[in-house]
Amino acid sequence: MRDKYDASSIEVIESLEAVRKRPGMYIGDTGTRGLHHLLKEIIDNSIDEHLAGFATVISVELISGNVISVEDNGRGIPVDIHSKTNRPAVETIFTTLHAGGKFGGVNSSYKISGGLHGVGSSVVNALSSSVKVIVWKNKFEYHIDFSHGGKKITPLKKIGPTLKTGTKVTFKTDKEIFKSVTFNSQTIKDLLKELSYLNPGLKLFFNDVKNEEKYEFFQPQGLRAFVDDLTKEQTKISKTYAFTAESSEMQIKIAFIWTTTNQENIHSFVNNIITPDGGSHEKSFKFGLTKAMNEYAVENKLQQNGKALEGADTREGLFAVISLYLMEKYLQFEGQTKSKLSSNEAKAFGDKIIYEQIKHYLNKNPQDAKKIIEKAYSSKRAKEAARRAREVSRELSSAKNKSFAGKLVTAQSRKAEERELFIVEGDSAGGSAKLGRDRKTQAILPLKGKIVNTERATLKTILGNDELSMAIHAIGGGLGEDFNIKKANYGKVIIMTDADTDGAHIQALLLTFFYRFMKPLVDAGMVYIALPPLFKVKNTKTKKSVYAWSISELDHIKEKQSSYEIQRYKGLGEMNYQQLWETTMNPNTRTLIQVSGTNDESANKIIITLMGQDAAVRREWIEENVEFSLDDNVQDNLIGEEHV
Ligand code: 28F
Repeated sequence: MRDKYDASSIEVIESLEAVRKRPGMYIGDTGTRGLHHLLKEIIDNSIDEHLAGFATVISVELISGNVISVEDNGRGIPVDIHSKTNRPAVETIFTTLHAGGKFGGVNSSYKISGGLHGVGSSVVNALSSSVKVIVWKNKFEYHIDFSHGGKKITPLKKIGPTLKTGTKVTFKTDKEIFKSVTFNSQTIKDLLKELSYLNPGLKLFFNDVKNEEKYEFFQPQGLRAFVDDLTKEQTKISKTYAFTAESSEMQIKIAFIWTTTNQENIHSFVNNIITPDGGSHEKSFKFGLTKAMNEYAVENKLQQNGKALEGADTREGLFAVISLYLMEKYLQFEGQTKSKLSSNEAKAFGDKIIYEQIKHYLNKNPQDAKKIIEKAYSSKRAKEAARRAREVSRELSSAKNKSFAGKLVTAQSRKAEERELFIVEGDSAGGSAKLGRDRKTQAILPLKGKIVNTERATLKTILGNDELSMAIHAIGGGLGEDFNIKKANYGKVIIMTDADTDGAHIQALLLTFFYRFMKPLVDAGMVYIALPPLFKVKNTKTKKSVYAWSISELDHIKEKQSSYEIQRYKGLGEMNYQQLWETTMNPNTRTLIQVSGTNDESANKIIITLMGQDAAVRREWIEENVEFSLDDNVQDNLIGEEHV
């Protein structure tokens, strides 16, 4: 029997020789990736034994740079004589190339398919300079060793009695095949960690002998823990959702959560192998999510502007892990790297099941659902605004500059950083500002007409709006993504309006515009709101005047004086130019509010509230808050006016 070269053994040698001739066909490449693929093949066999319901522990030991072992406590590879080859099953498994054994499809089996594990072992054998297999089975320990790419076969030996069961494979990667034969500890740790999330209930150990380090990977919470770990550093806006759904032919596990970030983050796997380019299972998830969220939005009156959400909107801030187990007969991949699943069966299964599950979660968790849908709409609006900004910006660079002569009064200074642009509500206030200003540093742009709401306006309206066009040209840094802060003509842009609700509305419109179209300006803290006083208190004896910005301040002044006249300012126009300079424009005496761009979330929310379609809500909001980033004192000032 020993070393008898019959037809089947020649075939064996030839087929393993084929693997050595074209290793790329079987393991992708002969670099580090391919090298670690060998390890993955062996571990996958242990995982299959786990999925079959047997192995609960897998131990990996990195013995030296290129010698590594994997052990499981499954049933042990069968050792009985295989009828076709007339050799022990374990020997056949390590020396016979699996039919159609191609990269990506080699070791794929879902537990229900059964009996397919072990298929990658022969590839590992072919590309190793030595392989030692130990099997504990039927109360005995068995050894079988291979070397030089599976060529030299020593027969299976029954070593002695044991009570344990399982399989241990130790292999040494071949220097003739691989560019570098040494394993990377971190890559192994990452792999084992990932596998522990995908296989809750499986314990994975790693003994890094060289570095004298030991690790244990065990994630009984599975994908839920995966998603929670991925989002450790994120601010969450929903709970973590996780479910498993199964048919007789496949199983899908999904966990997901929404965070405040604006990226989407989806990891998908098929039979424990990552699918970097997604495919059928990811498509099903995206389809189900979009459908469920749109339906829920309509059913619960959460739709905004009567518009449906696009897929990408629903996934902003989403972290998801999808793990599909599929029978080998349904495994089909797309593309050169086989990194994208293309299985009609998986798509059909997923489309139905995933949608139902997500819809169920939304219905069960209305508070989360509301937040998620609002976030999706905010993403939709931001995208639309960005698109409009790009269009406006393109249009702007091609269009001839309109003439705004006579409207903008420029400042004399040659240093942009010391120049200030006052955007002033109304022509009469604009006139006073022109007279009162510091000509060297202060430029005045009076706003006469209406400003369009840039949150809803079309490109045509934005461009056709003289007020905004003038502001864009005056500032001079461009718009949207092309906005260049270095080209800005001013170090400060100051919005100066009346201290009433109309003034607040103009502020909100301008701030929305700056936030959406010149965000770097806001982020750099270059946008300000001027605060005119609310009262003038004139001492009738001394004829001296003082100003008050709030009612409490007014009371304070009144206490100190015996005869006085109070003038309440309703608008900037009620001040003469000297008063305007003294109270609102003079850098030494004025009060400015710096608009902060640091909190995008809240800025976004304010914009939504203000610029959404509901005029009543908007007015109410303005009346309550008056404008962005006010501290209490300032609110007091502005709201105070309403109560006098
Ligand atoms: C360290 C690597 O390869 N573990 C494995 C098993 C268990 C069975 C098996 C493997 C039988 C007919 C193929 C045992 N008892 N670890 C491993 N554990 N392969 S590989 O069977 C292989 C099939 O052809 C096993 C009953 N059924 C299956």
